Amino acid sequence: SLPIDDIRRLSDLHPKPQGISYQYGTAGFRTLGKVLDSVLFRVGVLAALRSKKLDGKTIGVMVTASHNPEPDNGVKLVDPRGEMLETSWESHATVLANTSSTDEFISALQDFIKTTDIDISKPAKVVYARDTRPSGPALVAALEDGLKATGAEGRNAGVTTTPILHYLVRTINTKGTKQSYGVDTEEGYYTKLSSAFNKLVGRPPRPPLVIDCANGVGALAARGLSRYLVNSLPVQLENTAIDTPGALNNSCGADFVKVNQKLPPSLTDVLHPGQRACSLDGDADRLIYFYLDERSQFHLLDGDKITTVVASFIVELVKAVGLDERLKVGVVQTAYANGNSTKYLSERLPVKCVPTGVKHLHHAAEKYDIGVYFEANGHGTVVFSQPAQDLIFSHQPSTPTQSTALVHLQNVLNVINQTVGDALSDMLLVEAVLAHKSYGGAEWDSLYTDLPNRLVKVVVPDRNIFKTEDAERRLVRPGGLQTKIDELVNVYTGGRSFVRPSGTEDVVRVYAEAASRPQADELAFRVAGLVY
Ligand code: 16G
Ligand code: ZN
Repeated sequence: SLPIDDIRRLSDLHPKPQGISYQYGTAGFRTLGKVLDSVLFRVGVLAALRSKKLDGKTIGVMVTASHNPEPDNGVKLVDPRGEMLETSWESHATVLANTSSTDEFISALQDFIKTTDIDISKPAKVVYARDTRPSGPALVAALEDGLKATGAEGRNAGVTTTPILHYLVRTINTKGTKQSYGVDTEEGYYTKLSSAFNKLVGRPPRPPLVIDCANGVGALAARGLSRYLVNSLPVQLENTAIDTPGALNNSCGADFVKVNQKLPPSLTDVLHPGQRACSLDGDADRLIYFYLDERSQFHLLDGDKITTVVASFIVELVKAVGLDERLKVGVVQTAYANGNSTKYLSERLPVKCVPTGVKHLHHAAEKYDIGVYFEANGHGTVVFSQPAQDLIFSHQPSTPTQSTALVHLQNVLNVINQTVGDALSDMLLVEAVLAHKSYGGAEWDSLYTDLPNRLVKVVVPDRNIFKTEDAERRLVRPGGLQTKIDELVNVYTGGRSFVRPSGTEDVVRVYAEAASRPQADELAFRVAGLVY
């Protein structure tokens, strides 16, 4: 049975603050780092129970608040295959986090163990990591108390990126099996990705790539990876100040570049015209590209541009191998996808739109043989069904051309971190595609032209009154609001706009696009005016 005394003693060291209510949302628990101590302890206990429920398989715990400001922090659980925690457990996590005392916590645990039918005698294994936030070490210590309280075996993966933690979970759980996903160390991750990339892109090296590391953990991983890329992809790391207080995600990083649609000021004197650059976010699971043209004008290459170039390349490879009848490639987007990207892709491939959040995209992508998904914000990856992978590694090509294409496809598969969006893996994938197509930023950008768009956030008294349908593209509540939005949108050529409550912040987001920049801005602000 449960080691109640240990749980009680350790839980008392991590009391829940009064008057705060926590929610396991799209990205786990996320709020100010200084109020997360009790949550981390309880997540430690929950992770152990999740592992027991899954017969001792290793569960992952990541401590990060991604692209959010440095004082924020957060925590999320990773299931054994390296994917997001099963949705049904999110509400259990929320219930446990909100119990107001140790007694309440323990009794909620006991209920939960009974209703979920967890065999407490099973072993529990948890691997955990954190990003570079100053609040991280104390939160990890609270998590470790949760593991200790339940007798779980913990493995501290230290300071690393979210996607590396997901990779570790998958490799640990598939070790020694036919589904082995690689070696379960950071070095194993670097080796796996870089060796696939180096086979795709040999000498001579690519022109150097500037990487904006957001002053976060991506700087460490990019440095680790770059040691294996000296002959294929020289990189210039920028915004690597992981020890400078306040620097994380501050005027740099993928979210800054995407939202502001401009260069991080720190790169003004660094980037020269024609050169490619990319930004990672604070935990290195998002990637945004950009370049300056000859007139030093900034051009954004966001998640939609990544989808386009990656999906087209995979389609071409599958065709060149002669497997286009057997491997169907499809794309998943959200309402934030630029209208022109959706138009371009839909003319070539099946495209599905789903609600925001990786779990929705990931699950929809799994319905294809090869599913490409990216959010416009740069989070995404490619997933291959097991039969598709088996076919790609067992197929016998009948011509030398097919054979070359097949080897490329195998290496594309190996360079991709299928567990979750991964900025560094995605970066290698993009670089490989650009190399194969002899594209620079401008050629890539010219596949379609982005419709001007604007994203604004509106602070409202209660975001929970906003309910959406049709993959968040329409509001059902508050009643009547959608009709007003429709009336406004109709006034703008090529106009489109939608309103949705954020899943991570206490705000409502308004997105608008239209044929011109001023029109997109105006539409966004007028719709925001309706919401407010
Ligand atoms: C989280 C999601 C991201 C989504 C964003 C939307 C994961 C791992 N991350 O960061 O996919 O784009 O939330 O935030 O699911 P919002 O609901 O505040 O707009
Ligand atoms: Zn992130």
